[in-house]
Amino acid sequence: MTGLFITLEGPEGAGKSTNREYLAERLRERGIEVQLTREPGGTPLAERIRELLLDPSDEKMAVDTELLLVFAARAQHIAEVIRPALERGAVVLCDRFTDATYAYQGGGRGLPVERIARLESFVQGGLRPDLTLVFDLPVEIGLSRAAARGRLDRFEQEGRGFFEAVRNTYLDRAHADPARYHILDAAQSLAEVQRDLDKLLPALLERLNG
Ligand code: T5A
Repeated sequence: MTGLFITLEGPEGAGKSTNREYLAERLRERGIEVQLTREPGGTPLAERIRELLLDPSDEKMAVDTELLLVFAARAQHIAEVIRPALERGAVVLCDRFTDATYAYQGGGRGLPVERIARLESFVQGGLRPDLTLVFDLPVEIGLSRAAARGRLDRFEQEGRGFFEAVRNTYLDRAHADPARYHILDAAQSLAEVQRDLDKLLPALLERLNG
């Protein structure tokens, strides 16, 4: 595959969606095809699974149900959107991917890492992001940004300990593989975060052309 697979990760309200748009603009103005997408979701079927995952319903969702739904949506997304875009040579900018499963279902819910890794191999084969941008910020700042938008989804209703575990899992994974991950300080102003993204652009373009 000739494209570049970039994922944006981080806790709630870290600015992934906002900065995904920013990065896409910077790439498109250089004539690069960008496939913007997100998880859970990214295709009509996967977006329906997203609704199940985010909707706070009266029936408690079992943790393994949550895990399998996340990977069911991902299988569809990879087949219909991610692989075709990479095969066309596009840059795929994906708001959350399997690192979110390790952080939320692994760190947050406490599922064993090996169970997630088995599903990762089954669903993705050898597909892994080329680069993962981790938007890191203290939990309370992210939650207050997310809360400012109104109604909380099923995950946003979790307690502080859950989100601390999510954040720590992201940071542990990033520190364990500095070649793939780049941590950004998302507590800064938006202008400062975007200045940091601008600094990353030359290296990104080099990887795309190289
Ligand atoms: N999930 C997902 C799993 O449990 N397992 C998985 O495998 C996957 C893939 C998805 C949920 O699903 C879970 C994790 C999630 O809980 P989501 O809506 O995609 O939900 O994820 P959220 O993190 O909830 O998305 P948010 O929209 O809350 O966060 P973003 O995208 O990081 O933040 P953004 O860009 O929307 O910004 C939030 C607000 O903050 C402002 C923005 O203007 C916006 O109002 N903002 C800033 N304000 C000040 N300074 C800055 N630097 C700012 N950056 C953004």
